[in-house]
Formats: sequence, C-alpha cells, structure tokens
Amino acid sequence: MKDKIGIICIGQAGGNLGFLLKNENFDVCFINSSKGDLDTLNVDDSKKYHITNGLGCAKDRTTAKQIAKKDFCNINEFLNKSLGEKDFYYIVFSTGGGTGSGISPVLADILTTHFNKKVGLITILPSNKDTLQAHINAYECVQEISNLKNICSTFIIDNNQKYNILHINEKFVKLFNKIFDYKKYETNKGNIDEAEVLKLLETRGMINVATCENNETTSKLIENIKNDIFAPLENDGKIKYLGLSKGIKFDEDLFNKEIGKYLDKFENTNKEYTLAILSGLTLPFKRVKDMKDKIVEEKEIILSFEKQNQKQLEDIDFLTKKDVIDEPNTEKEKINVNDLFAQYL
Ligand SMILES: Nc1nc2c(ncn2[C@@H]2O[C@H](COP(=O)(O)OP(=O)(O)OP(=O)(O)O)[C@@H](O)[C@H]2O)c(=O)[nH]1
Ligand SMILES: [Mg+2]
Repeated sequence: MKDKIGIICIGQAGGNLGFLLKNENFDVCFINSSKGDLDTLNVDDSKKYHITNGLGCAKDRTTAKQIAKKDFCNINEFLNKSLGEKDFYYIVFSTGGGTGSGISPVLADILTTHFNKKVGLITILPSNKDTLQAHINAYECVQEISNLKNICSTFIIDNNQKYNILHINEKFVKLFNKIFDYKKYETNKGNIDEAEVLKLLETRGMINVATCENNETTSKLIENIKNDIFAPLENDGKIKYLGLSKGIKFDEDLFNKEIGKYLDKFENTNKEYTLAILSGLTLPFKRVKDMKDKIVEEKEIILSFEKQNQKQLEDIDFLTKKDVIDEPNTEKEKINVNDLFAQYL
C-alpha cells in the first residue's frame, strides 16, 4: 500500500521527516525555498524542487506564499513528474517556519479542492522554547488548516512533548510505518484491510497513532495516546474510527472512559505489538489557544517591533495581507493561479 501514497515534504522540518520516510520506502519528494537546505538531502535530483528565486523565507509565511504563487505551474509540474498519480498524498511541514507553514495549507487546498486529490497533513507544532514568530506562524497556519474543507487526516506532532526533535522524528516515522504493516497480521481471527486503513487516513480531523508492548496494558496504551509525540487530545471524547492491531487484553470500558467512544473499529490480532490508530479526532484547539495566550502575553514586546509586525499581531485572527501583484494567468496550463491563491494572499 505504501506505493499508493505520495509524500510531499516542504521546508526543512518536512525535509528531515521526509528523508526518514524515504528510507522506509515511501515515495517522497522535497520542495524548499532554500537551495542550501535541499542540497543537504541525499536524494535523487528528480525528487527535489527548489522554488524559483527562493532564497529561504526566514519564517515569513507571506513571502513563502508569494514565491509559491509565482512558481505554481512549475511546482505542479514537479509534483506530477516526481510522484505521479497516487491514491493519497501527505504534505509534511512544520507550522512554525516560513516555507512549509506558508505554502502547505494553500497547496493542500488546491490539490483537494481544485484537483480532486485526497490529501492529508503531517505537521509539527513549535515547542515553548521556540520564538514568538514561530508561535505566530503556527497559530496562523493551524487556523488555515482548520478551515480546509476537503482535507483528510492531520497528524499533529508536538515539539513541546518530552523528546528532542530528532527523537520525535524517529518516533513518528516508526509509528507511521507501522500503520502499513497490517498485512503481516492477517489471521482467521479478524483482519484490517486496505479499505479500512484508507478510511482511517481519509477521515478529516486529527489522527493519532500509539503503540505498546504486548506484555503491557490498556492503561499504557492510553498513556502513549495522550502523552507521546502528538499534540494533546482535546478530551471531548470524540473519535470517529479506531484501528486496533492488538496483542494486549484490550479494556474497552477504560478506553471509552479515558479516550472516548468511536463510531467503528477495525481490528486484527498482532503477536508482536499493539497499535492503536485514532482518526476523526477534534483538532487540538486548547493547545492552540495556549499558543495564542503566549503570543498575546508578549504583545507589549512585539508592539515595539516594526510596523508590519504590529499589524500582524493586532489582526492575528486573520491573514489579511494583500500586497501581491496578481500574476498573469498562464492560458497554456489552464490554471488560474490568481484564483487558487485568492484566499491566502
Ligand atoms: N520535529 C521537528 N521539528 C523541526 C525539525 N526541524 C525544524 N523543526 C521545527 O520547525 C520550526 C521551523 O520550521 P522549518 O521547517 O525549519 O521552516 P521552513 O519551512 O524551512 O521555513 P523557513 O526556513 O522559515 O523558510 C521550528 O519550530 C523547529 O523547532 C525537525 O526535523 N523535526
Ligand atoms: Mg528553511
């Protein structure tokens, strides 16, 4: 099933995660505004794209959108050439930077709404130690993500969890990889099939994956769901689907009480480990609200910054800037780039 998924990595964090995913045999391509960052990736040139005239975006989401808009036809052509037609795509990026954070939500919107692709997101929230700009970017980016109408599942990795980022990257890739191992555990006691995995991945909302050893308990699994590498659950008891590859004795009542109830469950037996995939979760609005509070708390400092930053903070709920000259429409490509980017710039 891995070959049916195309992974689009944007920006540096996206590139770091994507490189690990490529080593696990996923079909991955890389886009960046910084040539230097792309050069550090030891992958085939046909899988890398440097956005024309990109010099890095220095955490400026608007610059990222502007250069992506100008170069959109080439980006689109690169995606078609490097990944081709896939059943499903994931876009991988951090919310706190400029390039990945600025371009990914609009690209996801275009691919889903205008090109009818199925697209999910793998994204990263900044840690409390990150800068205020990273938090502002993350807040704006999550707001855009929450407005995406046709998006599939969204993995939200949280750098504020207990590990360092390299460890978080490795943990994520291990967990993500395990989702596609379901075929190894086919028995006459119940299977998870490809359609069910696709259903888990296609479901809109936050998705969480956690594992535990088979000599551990449901409590341990719950602890890992709540407190490993992903953003905290909203704790509203809502889950749409549960995928459960299990070797532990699963305590349904405890799960319902601590995590919530689901509409449907896809299950198999796994002698090596237990894996839970929770999809259709509410986005982590409480975590995002905390981020906003942190931004507002430091408002005074920000207000002494240059005028543009003041504007950004005063109007933090919306991205209202429209200081881009519309691009001439390229008839040949039949893509109206101005329309595609209209909501975002
Ligand atoms: N988990 C994780 N977080 C990362 C990684 N690299 C950077 N980050 C986080 O991502 C944010 C910075 O985003 P980057 O991905 O470097 O930014 P970018 O998309 O390249 O954008 P610009 O360089 O600003 O144009 C910060 O919050 C970092 O802590 C990584 O490999 N793993
Ligand atoms: Mg960068």
